[in-house]
Amino acid sequence: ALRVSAVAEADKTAAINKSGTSSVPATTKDIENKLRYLFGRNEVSTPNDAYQGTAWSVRERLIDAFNKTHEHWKKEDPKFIYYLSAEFLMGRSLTNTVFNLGLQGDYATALKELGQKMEQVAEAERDAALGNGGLGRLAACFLDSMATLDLPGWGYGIRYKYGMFKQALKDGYQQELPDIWLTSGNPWEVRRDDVRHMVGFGGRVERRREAGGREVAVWTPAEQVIAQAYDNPIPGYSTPTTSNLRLWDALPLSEFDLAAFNAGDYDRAMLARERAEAISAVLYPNDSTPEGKELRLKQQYFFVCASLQDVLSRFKATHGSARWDLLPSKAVFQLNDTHPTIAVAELMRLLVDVEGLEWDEAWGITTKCLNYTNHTVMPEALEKWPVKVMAKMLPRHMEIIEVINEGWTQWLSAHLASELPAPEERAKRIAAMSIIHENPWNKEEMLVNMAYLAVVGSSAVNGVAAIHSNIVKDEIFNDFYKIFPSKFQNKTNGVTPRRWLAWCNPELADLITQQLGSDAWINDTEQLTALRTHASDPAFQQRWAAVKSAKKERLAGLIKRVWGEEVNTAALFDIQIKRIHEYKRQYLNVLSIIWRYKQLKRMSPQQRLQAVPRVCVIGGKAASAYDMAKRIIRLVTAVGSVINADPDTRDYLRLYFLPDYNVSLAETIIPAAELSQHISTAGTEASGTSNMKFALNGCLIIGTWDGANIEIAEETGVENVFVFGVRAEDINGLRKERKNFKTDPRWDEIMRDIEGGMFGDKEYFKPLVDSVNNMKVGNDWFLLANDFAAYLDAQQQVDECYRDQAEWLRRSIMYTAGSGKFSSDRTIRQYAEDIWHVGPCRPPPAAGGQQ
Ligand code: OAK
Repeated sequence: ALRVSAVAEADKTAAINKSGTSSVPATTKDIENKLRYLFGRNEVSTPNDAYQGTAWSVRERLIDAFNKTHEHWKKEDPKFIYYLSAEFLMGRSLTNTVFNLGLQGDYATALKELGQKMEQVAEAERDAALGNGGLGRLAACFLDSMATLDLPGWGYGIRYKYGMFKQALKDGYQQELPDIWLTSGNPWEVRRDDVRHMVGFGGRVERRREAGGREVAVWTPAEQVIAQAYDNPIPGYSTPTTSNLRLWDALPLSEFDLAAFNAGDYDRAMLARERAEAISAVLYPNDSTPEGKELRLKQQYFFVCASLQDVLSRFKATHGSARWDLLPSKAVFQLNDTHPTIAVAELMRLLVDVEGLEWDEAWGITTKCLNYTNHTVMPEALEKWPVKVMAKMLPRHMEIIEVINEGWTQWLSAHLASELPAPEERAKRIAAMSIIHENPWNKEEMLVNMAYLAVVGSSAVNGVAAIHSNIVKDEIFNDFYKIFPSKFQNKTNGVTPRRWLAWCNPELADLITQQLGSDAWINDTEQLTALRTHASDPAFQQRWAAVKSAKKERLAGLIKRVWGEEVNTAALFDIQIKRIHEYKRQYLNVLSIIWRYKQLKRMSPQQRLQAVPRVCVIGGKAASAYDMAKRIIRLVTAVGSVINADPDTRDYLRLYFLPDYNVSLAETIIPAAELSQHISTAGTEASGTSNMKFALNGCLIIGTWDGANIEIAEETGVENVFVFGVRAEDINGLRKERKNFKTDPRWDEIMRDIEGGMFGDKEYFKPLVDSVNNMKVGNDWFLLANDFAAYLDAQQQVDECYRDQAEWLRRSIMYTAGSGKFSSDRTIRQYAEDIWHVGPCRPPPAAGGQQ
């Protein structure tokens, strides 16, 4: 039977509860009441009113489900997963919550009665943008899958007051504005006044002898703050399970220094408060780039310390403080990149200093409980903290890391004795694997290598796509891999098919459900494979195309609102949306657009009629300190203004930069995309996850043999993907030879155009030209010139394929059909089986609720 079908079906499924009576009037009333009593407004007159009323009403259903789930979990006491992450890029919650809880019928109808449309109401919500990009959004997809699979698990992170900055364009340049997302309250969180932990920084460490003669370290921090818990319920889909994302807010120990105030020192009275609040104030807007600032280390320790205390205090409440040997059978932690890696030292501190365990026993427990995921190969992004900074801010942790490293290097020395009998050779290898090592750029400084600490302190280390996991083993951590081969695993990323198809593209979801005869694919995406047999069916293709057209119209509307221009919705919609980074090569995309423009200019009006029209869209944020990325954004807008204004070509080519790319914008753009670009230098993009979202929505890919593109091509059929460019294994050699590389004449021509001011701003673009063209400056590290000709050829193939709409549509269907593997449900099942060893624990169905 057809169980769901998203918005379009709302009216049909609406309103009838188990007893056969309509629940809509009650829902309508509830929305009105929430607005009246929480906001003092008597009438639902705007989408924002409707949003507030609806959200606060839905919140109660969510909390009921949350409480039932946690009652059950408390009773069953299963092993729990704790996903530690500095970022959770959740996006909006209303639609997701309503659909995951199966309440869409009630609420869509109630809103209709109030003269509102669910879709518009949903748009009144601000994104929870507590993340930068891939890593943060992956964490959000994982929470959705864990809940949907009934796995007992929580996320732990920071409740940033200001999330990812809002991006605006000013004269075509990026402008960063604060993201003030909490101003009108947050219905999706519950403040837990009874859940608070103290977190200390700085100070000194003393030794004391206990009664039994045991020497203990006593850390007296110089500064303490309170970590205040906020719970964000995470509803699973089609299950009563609602799990939790617990985020920490930093509060001062005492509200206000009255003595200082009375003494007339107002500034000092406020100081402690400001210092504490600074910790959870802002998300660092870096993506795969390091931020060696002390405040960042403070943030990391803050949330790790609070989270570990939280877990250990619950463990003690159930198992007492004499059975720490049971901890690994009750709790497993996943470190989302190196950001929470201080957990290795903190868990040791809590077990040894606070709980009084012997070092070796504590180490056994710690390494059994922790696991680490690496999310980038960019060497500069592997976090390293100066020993001096660590020692000052976390003196006891620095000591612990020193002891860990001593044990580690001693063990290594013994282990390597037969392989490297020569002492100098052995010492060299040990130095290369030491957690504490010299700063290669400044011999005076010693660094703590957080990735090495994570590898040594964890049971499992994984990469996020097959090629990436091989690079992790064969390059980044090769020395470690040779010693602990079984520690290293691959867990290819995935995305939640709920948010990224069923809820963001209900029209396509309905079509799939009709074709497959059930919506069971939503929780079992392997069933999408059955679409393959319909890929060449002209009738099905027509319906498929009609959905894409409707989505393109919607995106055209958005472009109109932002840029004030109409675009041809029969044109090929070509999209590249992701963080702006040199390795992701948005620059290469722009160069090919320039070439396309020049070709069109050279054609006669008659010849142009044969061209495939394209609307190119680029979106993404540049880290505030990433100068080159900001120049790339300006190049996009500058090229766009020339191209879009040219009467000769504007019917055939457009280029728009869409500002403030975020989760919600992605939900509009991805369903409308026909071609998406994933063109990183081979070996640099760990996985990519938007490639999976595009594929799921029937969007063709032009891409390099990199990250998850490879596995997507394998599932979709390599012949259906526009693959181009050099391979990862050739990169090192090519980099060495780059200065002798003979660039393509078309490349040279474009470089001269940019340098000559064809798009204005020539001084500003000079460093960009130099970075790929002047061997003294940038060396073209990401090999744009090497891939340029192959990229243009691939773009040619795209045009040819688009001319044959039957073939294009066949491929489009094949992408969705080949997406079964890329559900985060599959990824999470693999983590649960191979790393976490945690099984499902489903609460009983709620009366009258879902199964
Ligand atoms: C961000 C900060 C530090 C280190 C890595 C990142 C990050 O976002 N990495 C991205 O993670 C995604 C999820 O695994 C991958 O799909 C992206 O390829 C990777 O760049």
